Amino acid sequence: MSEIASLEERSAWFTADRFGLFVHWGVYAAAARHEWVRAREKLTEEQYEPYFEHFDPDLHDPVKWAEDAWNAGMRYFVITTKHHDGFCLFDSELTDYKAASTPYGRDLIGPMVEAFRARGFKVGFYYSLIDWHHPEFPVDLYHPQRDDADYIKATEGRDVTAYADYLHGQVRELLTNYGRIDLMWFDFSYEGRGFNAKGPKEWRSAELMAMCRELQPHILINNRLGLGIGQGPDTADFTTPEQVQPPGHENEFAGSAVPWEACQTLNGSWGYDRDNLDWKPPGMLVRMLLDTVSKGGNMLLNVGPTGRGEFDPRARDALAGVGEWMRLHEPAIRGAGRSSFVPPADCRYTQRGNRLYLHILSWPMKHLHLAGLAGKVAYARFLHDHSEVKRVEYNPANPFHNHLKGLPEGTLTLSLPTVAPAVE
Ligand code: JFZ
Repeated sequence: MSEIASLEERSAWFTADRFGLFVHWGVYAAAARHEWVRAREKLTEEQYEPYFEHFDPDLHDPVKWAEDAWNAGMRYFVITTKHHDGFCLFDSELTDYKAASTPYGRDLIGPMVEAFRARGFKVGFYYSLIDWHHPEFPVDLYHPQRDDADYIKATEGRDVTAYADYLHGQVRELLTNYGRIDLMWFDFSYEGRGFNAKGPKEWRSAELMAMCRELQPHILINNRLGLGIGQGPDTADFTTPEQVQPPGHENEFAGSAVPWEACQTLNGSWGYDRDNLDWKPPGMLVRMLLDTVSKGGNMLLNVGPTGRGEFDPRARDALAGVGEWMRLHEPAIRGAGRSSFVPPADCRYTQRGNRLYLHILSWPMKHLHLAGLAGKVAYARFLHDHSEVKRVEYNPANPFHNHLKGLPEGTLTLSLPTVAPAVE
């Protein structure tokens, strides 16, 4: 086995980048009502088939995707090579349930990897452990036919070992045929949850992880194989809280000092969901990003492209909005992380080296009191225009300063303009 570098070395790019693009794309984009549509609506293979038969993303241009993501400030890319429905975007030799067998007729992963690499992105593969299409995948509580007694009876003899061989074979293809791959994102394990529950035993996770590290020794692997976390190459390298802003530094909850990544949607769905109007405004996405970095994490923000292979205009607008903020505030995000200083209410700190960035989520009236910073700040300015921010020097002889007397020792008080700069 090749030599595996320490987690700290392997994850240095990941924790510096801080912001990545997640893409959920498959034939469910044609249904346009969530990537779980087949399970939610209990669709049979036959009812789901039209989305495969008509899959033809004629406008797909990964160079454009990479451009939009780069301008949003993202620096790594994770693509669903296969989701729970079993459909593969890559040209696997182990199945015909793939883009190359649709009217589109060719591999989608190669061109994406190439475009994103060329633009400067790190590249990661999402791969679903769950597979509702494979003939040997035993029906379980998530399966579309979970309530169909006849179907369950007819499929009783399914052999999960044969399925695991297939999954291992596909991961080998992915990590062999597309050059350097920086990250593997497996999804997901549910041992102990209902009938035919699956986890590290069924996936043969330990063996799978060893193969990934053998094929791509520098790779980062997420925590959904059901193995341990952060205890060397036999365990996961990072954790993946999903659709939640962790209340504190996530490691406090994961119980292990590993990198972590909050995965977030633009409108509550991962796959293209045409009529779901729950779009987060760009300002909220920015607050989520800086909140995440202030807690030492990454944000992986998802786009669900359309059946024609484009980012929906609503998704493009969201990315552009975040990008405008990132253009002006990148130094507070890239290469930045948690600070040991404690910010005032409605504020967050991020820190990069000896630069402390104060993010004000709710604009106060004039004064902001920063605990523990008196005498420690050489100069204060806004980041978006580098204009100076004045501090209030406490003067006991000034009667207007009486109110400052009550502040704890070591407090630095800033004097802000009445109106917040319009930079969001
Ligand atoms: C999973 C997928 O099911 C989903 O479609 C998407 O790909 C997301 C990024 O990952 O979502 C999960 C996985 C596991 C749990 C919940 C959502 N879980 O164990 O509760």
